[in-house]
Amino acid sequence: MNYEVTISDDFWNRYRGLVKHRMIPYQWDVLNDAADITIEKERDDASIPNEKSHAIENFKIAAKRAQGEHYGWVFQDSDVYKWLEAAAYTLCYEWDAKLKETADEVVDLISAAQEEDGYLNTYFSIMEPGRRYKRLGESHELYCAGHFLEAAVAYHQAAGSDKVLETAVKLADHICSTFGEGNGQIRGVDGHEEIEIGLMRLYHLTGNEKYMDTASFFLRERGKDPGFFMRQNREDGGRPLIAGLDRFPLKYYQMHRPVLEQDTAEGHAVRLVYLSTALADLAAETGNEELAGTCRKIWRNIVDKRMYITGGIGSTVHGESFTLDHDLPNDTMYCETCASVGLIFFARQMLMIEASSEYADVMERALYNTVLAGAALDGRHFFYVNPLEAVPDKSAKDPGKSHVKTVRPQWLGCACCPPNLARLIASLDKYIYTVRKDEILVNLFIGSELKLRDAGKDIVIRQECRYPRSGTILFYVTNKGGDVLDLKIRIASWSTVHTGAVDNVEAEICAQKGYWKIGVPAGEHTIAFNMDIDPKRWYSDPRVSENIGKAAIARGPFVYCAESIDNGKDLHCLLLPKNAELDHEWREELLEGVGIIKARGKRLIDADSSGALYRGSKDLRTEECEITMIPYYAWANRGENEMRVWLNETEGEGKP
Ligand code: FUB
Ligand code: ZN
Repeated sequence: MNYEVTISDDFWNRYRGLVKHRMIPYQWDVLNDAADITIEKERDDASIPNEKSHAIENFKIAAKRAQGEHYGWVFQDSDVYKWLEAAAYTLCYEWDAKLKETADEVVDLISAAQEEDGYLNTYFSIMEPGRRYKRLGESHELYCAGHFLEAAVAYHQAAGSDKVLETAVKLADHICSTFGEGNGQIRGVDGHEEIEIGLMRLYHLTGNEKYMDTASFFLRERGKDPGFFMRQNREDGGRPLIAGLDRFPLKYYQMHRPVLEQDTAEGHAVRLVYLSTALADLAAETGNEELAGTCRKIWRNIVDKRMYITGGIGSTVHGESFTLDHDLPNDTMYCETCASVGLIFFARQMLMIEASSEYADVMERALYNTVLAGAALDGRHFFYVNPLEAVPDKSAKDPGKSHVKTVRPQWLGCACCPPNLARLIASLDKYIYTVRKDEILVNLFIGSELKLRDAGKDIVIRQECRYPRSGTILFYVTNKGGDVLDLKIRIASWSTVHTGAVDNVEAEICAQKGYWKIGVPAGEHTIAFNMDIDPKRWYSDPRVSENIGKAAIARGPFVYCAESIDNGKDLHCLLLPKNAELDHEWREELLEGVGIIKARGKRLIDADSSGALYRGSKDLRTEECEITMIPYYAWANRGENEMRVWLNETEGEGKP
């Protein structure tokens, strides 16, 4: 259905302005090696390339407009594609002729780097043309292709570029004829899912079912032939494209079992959520219940057992992966920014399968916490990994924590996250509402206007709010179509008290799968919705061993954390009394405007002067203190700092 959404929200417009005016130009300079910055390795690993990006130069070399060798990861092209996609979305909310000119030049360059038969990948074109598709477990050829297809769809829609679409169709046609179950075709998949998403998007744009069929082939083929990568590697015989990747277990690639038999979230977290996103898209498009069932099982396992309170996923740096149920360490975790971006993609597609608010709840959780934490408030520093507990000294000296950075780098050797975050924020208008055949869901509370004129419907929904500062949201709905509009407003899972009124008459809020369903007749109507947004304590399932005796504080969608800049060092010595009041205070001047939370707390003091590491008695006392917390997304914006989300609890009220 055709509709458009315009965002008019202070909180988000600051971010969208940041993407448009800071991230896009900055990332462009980085991709051109024109920024005077330090590129950091994402962890302590000598094999990580971090001298430069070289991403645009790689295209110039492949297009024979420059000479030289490819530099960077085999998937370096995807940085350019994600940049192009993000730039495309920004053009939709702020037209910019100069940016369009640059983007057109990028499209020209990409198209010049494309080979005659449609193949597109700078690494293989420049360095090893003979190894095309020979080592798919590592090559990321289809992963990069998927990112280009996504970018092409976005840029074609934003700027009407035919050239980008022609290049994409040529690439997709080449892939569709090369891969499949037919004679002479490669019956295999890429080690990193993404092509499936790209092909589905091209299908949605063009209506050409061939693209959906090939996406379906890739999805269903995964895990059917577990020996595929190993066989390919043996036949290829050459040096690995990514050292050590072939030692990861099949689960890393979601290859341990046919996809439709998978019911837990396994392996590399970004891969898993990209896989699930495409699977859910295909399920919604075809109405296939078996596919939808698999999506639900994977979703359940993530959300019920393997997701952090911040919406982060991936419990270990080893393979950037999930581990096991309830294994959620706060200080060695991975919680890659891209994984939460992907989780949001997955949630959005699940809403096309069914109108259940839990998908939007998770979307909001990941967005307002891990995703936002992925960028500094200046839009030019980025986290790849998002800890829930960090101590600078430990990150510096413990090799097991080299991935847990406490200052956001300017750029990373593997730069998947910064442009991923940019493309998500720039396309946020696509997440606020879900327009289903017979209903409209309000998923996110973001000041905005939705205009829908299609299939006999003529609807405008204006959402006004100061969320997340306040939990009061107003909707002005104009329904000019003849039919009653089924509008469903999400009742956020964090709100315990909510009230509503329709045309100033108090209404009973009947929840339907977590949404307040309102039949809006023709005419103009006002709907008011109030959710309590008071700070609350949250606790973990006791099977999460790390969080026993600890509480996390959240206000609305924002998870809070304590930083040493406000609370002194050794945050593990802070004790939050179980009944201490949690006072919220808006601070306009702090961190671009944040609500801080204060509580009367205690600090453990060592009363044993011996300094002995182990003692026969527990000689500790406590002193009163004030605990100050800020929203998690804003941490690490005031210099290097200790940080902690889960605070130790103690009895009492904390009153002096
Ligand atoms: O492999 C390509 C990207 O690099 C993945 O999505 C990220 O997790 C990082 O490993
Ligand atoms: Zn990433």
